[in-house]
Amino acid sequence: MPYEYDEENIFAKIIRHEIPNDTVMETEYTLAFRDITPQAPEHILVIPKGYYVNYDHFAQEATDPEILDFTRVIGAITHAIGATPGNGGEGYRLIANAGRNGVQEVPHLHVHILGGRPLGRMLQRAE
Ligand code: DGP
Repeated sequence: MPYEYDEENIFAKIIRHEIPNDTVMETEYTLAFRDITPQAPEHILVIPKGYYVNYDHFAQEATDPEILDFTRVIGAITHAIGATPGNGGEGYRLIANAGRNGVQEVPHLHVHILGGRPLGRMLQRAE
């Protein structure tokens, strides 16, 4: 079944410069900006500029240059915020929510980069 993409979602509007954002890094294929409701001292969202609804859509249909660039930007930001454990940083977490079970609010692929404080265990068991 083909992926359905809502071109009026908030991140599509950010890509089209219809609403502002606090840009951290921008390349030909990728945009990174600060989350509007940060959950940690560092909370950055990385999105492809192409219209992909979630990670599996991106993995199946994005071009190799898009995938390479997206991955490189995520890595560059972990360095830029000083979080890389191999280089003296204290670490970070990447999250990509998808669909109903993943509790994805904005239907455009985004990877959350979280850092700047201990983040606790990955998941709380639901009661
Ligand atoms: P998710 O649940 O993974 O879909 O997270 C969506 C995130 O997007 C959430 O942490 C809040 C953030 N967000 C929603 N609207 C905006 C916006 O207009 N600007 C920015 N910078 N972030 C937004």
